[in-house]
Amino acid sequence: MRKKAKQVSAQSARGAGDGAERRSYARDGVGSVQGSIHSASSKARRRSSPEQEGKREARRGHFITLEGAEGVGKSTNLALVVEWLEARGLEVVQTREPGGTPRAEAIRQLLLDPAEGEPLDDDAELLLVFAARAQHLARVIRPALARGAWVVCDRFTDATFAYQGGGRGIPAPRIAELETFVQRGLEPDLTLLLDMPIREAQRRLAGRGGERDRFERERADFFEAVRAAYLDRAQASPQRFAVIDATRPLAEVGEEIRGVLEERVSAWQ
Ligand code: Z5A
Repeated sequence: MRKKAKQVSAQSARGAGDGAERRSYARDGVGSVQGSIHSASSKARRRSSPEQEGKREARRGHFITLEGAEGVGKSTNLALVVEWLEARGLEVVQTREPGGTPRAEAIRQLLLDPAEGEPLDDDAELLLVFAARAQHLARVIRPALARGAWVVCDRFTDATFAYQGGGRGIPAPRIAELETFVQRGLEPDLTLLLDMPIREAQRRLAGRGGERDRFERERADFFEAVRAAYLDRAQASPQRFAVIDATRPLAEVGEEIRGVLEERVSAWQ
C-alpha cells in the first residue's frame, strides 16, 4: 500500500467502571490493547433495543471527526486539532476509521487490500465497515466518551455515506439502518469536512509512491460522487459540519480550523 506509515497512539485513563486501558497501534495495523474495557453494563446493553440503549447511554466527552476525499489533508490537520485540545489540558483519544483497535485494523486491511483474485462485494464492504466500527465504538470510542475524554477520529460514518453511498451507490436508507443498529444514536459533535476539487487532491498524493490500495484505484468519477455526497451531508446538518476550503496553504487551513474550534468548543464548555 502506498500510505505513509502514520503512528496513532492513545492512552486512556480510567473508564466509568471499565478499568484501565492502554492502547497503541501503528496506522498500518500492528498494535495491542491491554486491559479489559468491557463492562457488565455493556453485556446488559446487548439485550436491549437500540432505542433503549441510546437513551440510557451516559456521555460526558466530545466527539470530533475529520472527513473528506483522499489527499485533502485530514491526517495532517487531525494533528493540529489534537494539539489544540491538549494545549487546553483536555484528555484526547486520537483514532481513525476503518480501524482504531487491532481487530478493526485487521478489517481495515481486508477493505484496503486490492486482492484482485476475489473482488469484494459492495454489501460485504459495507458490512465490514460497520463491523470495524462496532468494535471501535465498543473498545475505544464509547469508553473514552463515557469518562469525559475528547475523541478525535480520522473519518467516521459520514465516510460510509460518501464512499459506500455516493461512490458505490448503496441507498442511504440502508446505510442509515446499520448506523442506527451500530451507533444507537451516537454521532459526532463536530465534523470538519475538508473539501477541494478531486484532481487537486490527487495531485498532492501523486508524489507519495507505493502501491495503490483498493479505494485509491477507483476512477475520478467515483471520487467526484464521494465529494458530492459529503457536501450533501454537510448541507443537511450545518450545525454539526464545518466545511473547510482545503485548497489553501496549510497555514491558512489551520487558521480556519482553529477558529472553528474556538467557536464550537468554547460553546460546549
Ligand atoms: N472508507 C470507506 O470506504 N468507508 C468508511 O466508512 C470509512 C473509510 C471510514 C482509507 O481511509 C479508506 O477507507 C478511504 C475511504 C475508506 N479511502 N480512500 N480514498 P484513509 O483515511 O486512511 O485514506 P485517505 O483518505 O486516502 O488518507 P490520505 O491519503 O492519507 O489523505 P489525507 O489524510 O486526507 O491527507 P494527508 O495525508 O493529510 O495529506 C496528503 C498530502 O497533502 C500530504 O503530503 C500533506 O503534506 C499534503 N497537504 C495536506 N494539506 C495541504 C495543504 N493545505 N497544502 C498543500 N499540501 C497539503
